[in-house]
This record gives sequence, structure tokens and C-alpha cells, in this order.
Amino acid sequence: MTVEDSRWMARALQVAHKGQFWAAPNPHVGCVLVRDGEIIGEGFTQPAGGNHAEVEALKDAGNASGATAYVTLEPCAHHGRTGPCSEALIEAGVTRVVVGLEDPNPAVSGKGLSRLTDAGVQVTCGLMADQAREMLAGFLWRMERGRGRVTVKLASSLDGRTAMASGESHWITGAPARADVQQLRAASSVILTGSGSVITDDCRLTLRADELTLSGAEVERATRCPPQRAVLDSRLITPASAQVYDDSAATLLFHGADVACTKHYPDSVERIAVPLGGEGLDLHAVFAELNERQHNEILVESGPRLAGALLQEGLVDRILVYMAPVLMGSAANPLMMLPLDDMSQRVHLDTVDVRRVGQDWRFTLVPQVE
Ligand code: AOF
Ligand code: ZN
Repeated sequence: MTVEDSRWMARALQVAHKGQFWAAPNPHVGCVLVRDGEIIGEGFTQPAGGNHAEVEALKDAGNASGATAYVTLEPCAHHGRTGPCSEALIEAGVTRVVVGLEDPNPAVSGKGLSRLTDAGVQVTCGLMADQAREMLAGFLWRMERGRGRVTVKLASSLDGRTAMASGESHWITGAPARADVQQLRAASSVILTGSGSVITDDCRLTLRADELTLSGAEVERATRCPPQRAVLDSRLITPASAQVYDDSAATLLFHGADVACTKHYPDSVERIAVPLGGEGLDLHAVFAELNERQHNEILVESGPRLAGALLQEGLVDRILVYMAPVLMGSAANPLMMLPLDDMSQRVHLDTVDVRRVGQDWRFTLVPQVE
């Protein structure tokens, strides 16, 4: 592999990024076709059921004979909703394919690469695989662990206080942090919360185009495939008139299996009964249902209690804390996620990233695995 190869794969990753808001449940993949040192075609994954990145790039190029394809994920070999991309590349006369990452999807994994090799195409796999992995984290999580990646978002003051349970209407952080969260929502396929946040905050959990600080094309892609919402309400105590149930997005309403429903929710609400467990719903059963629905990136915007319960069940993969440079003292609730009574029970997290967002700080943390 050459420096040129890295340059084109870096471009393919950039192109892939364009599909991040709309490709789910498919992974957002990028493809760049290069001939004689020049890009002749580019493409990224279209919304589910639409073209994969390679087919888009081939269409863009028109004639790709003799070209090298740089693809961030192994070209598929299966007849799914679309035809196999490895076949399309072979038919187009592409002579070399450089791949970022092998596709863990059992329908593909390795078959795309061998199909290409068998047809006499020169294949290299693993270039900038770490970047591809990072970009496709949610999809890979679902394929490899049977559950999407779970990100918990929390907001607090410098002295670890939170205005209210979840805080949508009580944001203590500034507009840039709010825009950052909107982008996080856009990149998620479902936003999960608990009954407490619905009752106290009447949170909407929707994507708001006017709060997104993105290009016009990106906003268009984000709003075309907005995230679903999910509410955990074991005893169905939330009012059917809550904003989270309005028809601006689809909502999954999880409740206890034996709880009778006497309320009339709008048609955009799908009720799902799951077994009870611990203090509320069996959280593993909830995530199994979300997996059935192919959710790659799951964003939790709840109060600290639900966040803590998920953490204790080992169901949190990433925590984002937005911390405002403000002291709220005893006027506000502490951000208490876990009811621990002993220092020996404390939970350690690894700090992956810390950055300033406007006047606020954003911490990216990952629970340590024992
Ligand atoms: C590619 N290029 O751009 C993407 C791929 O349901 P389908 O037919 O759209 O297939 C979805 C699967 O294809 C998905 O689970 C993943 O394994 C692969 N995604 N493959 O060659 C792409 N997005
Ligand atoms: Zn494909």
C-alpha cells in the first residue's frame, strides 16, 4: 500500500461521512474510484433500500474500467434489498479494490473479498481500518454483540448538579452544546428516555433542523431519516398527551407485560410489552427489542437514575457529559446515577476525550470493563 492509497482512503472516509444521518440501519460507507491518479467517481450509502456506496460511485464515474476502488467497508456479496456490490465492481471492470474493514455481517463477512479475488481483482483489506471502525461503531456493535451502541448523554453544572431529571427544557449548558446534542440525535437511530423525564420535563426528543449547525445538504439528509423515540414506562403512567407521543416522529412505548392499557395513544406510538425485572422493566429485554428493530446507535437522554440502572446492567457503552461552568449549589439536584453506600462499589470510567463546546465542556467517557 502506498501513500497515495492512504490519501484516497482518507477521501473515501470523508465521503462515507456524508451518509451518517440517513443510512441506518445500513452502515454508512464511502467509495472513491481512482484512475491515473485522479478521482473519476464518488459515492456514499443511500437510505435503506437505496444504492450502496459502490453503486453510487460507479454511476458517478460512468465508465470505471481499469480503475481502483477505495471502499471503507468490504463490498457486499449478497442479494439483499440491493444487488451485490462486489459483482457490480467486477462487471464495471474495476481492477483493484482497497478495503478499509471486513464487513462483520454474516451475509457478507469475507465473501465479498473472495468474490473479487476469484474474479481476478487485486484486493487489499485493512487500510485505515481503525477510522472505519470508529465511524461504523453502532453498526459493528450490533453485528458483533447483538445490540446497538448505547450512548448516555448527561448535563451538569461544574459542581455536579443537574437542573431536573433529563433537562431538555431546563438546559444549563449553552447553545453550542445544544447544537452538539442535536447532531448527536441526528446520528442516532433511536432516543431512549424514562417515564420520569416524560412526566417532569415533557421532553420532545425530536430533531430540530433550526438548531443544527450543519450544511444545508446535511440538514436535509438528517431530517429525511429522523431518529425514533423510545419511552420506558413500566406501569404506563405517562399521559397519552405527552409531547414525546406526538406524531412528529415514531415512538416505541415499552411497558410491563402484565400492565393493562387504558389510554389511547396516537397511531405513531407502538406499544411493546416486556417482562419486568429489578425496579422496572427488564432492560436486557428492551435492548433485545431494539436490536430486532435494527437500531445501531441508541442515545439515552434520561434522568440519572435510568442512566445508572443501565450502567449497572452493563448496558452503557459511552457516556457524554456536557458540563456548564456554573455553580448551582444546593438549589439543584445532584447528578446521582448510582445508589452506592460504599467507596468500594465506585464505578470507574475511562476518559476518551475532553473538549470545549462553546462555554461548556464535553467529556466522552467509557465504562471500564472488569
Ligand atoms: C456495501 N456498500 O454502501 C453498504 C453495505 O439490505 P441491503 O441490501 O441494503 O444490505 C445491507 C447490508 O449491506 C448491511 O447490513 C451491510 O452488511 C452491507 N452494507 N455494503 O457493499 C454499502 N452500506
Ligand atoms: Zn453493497
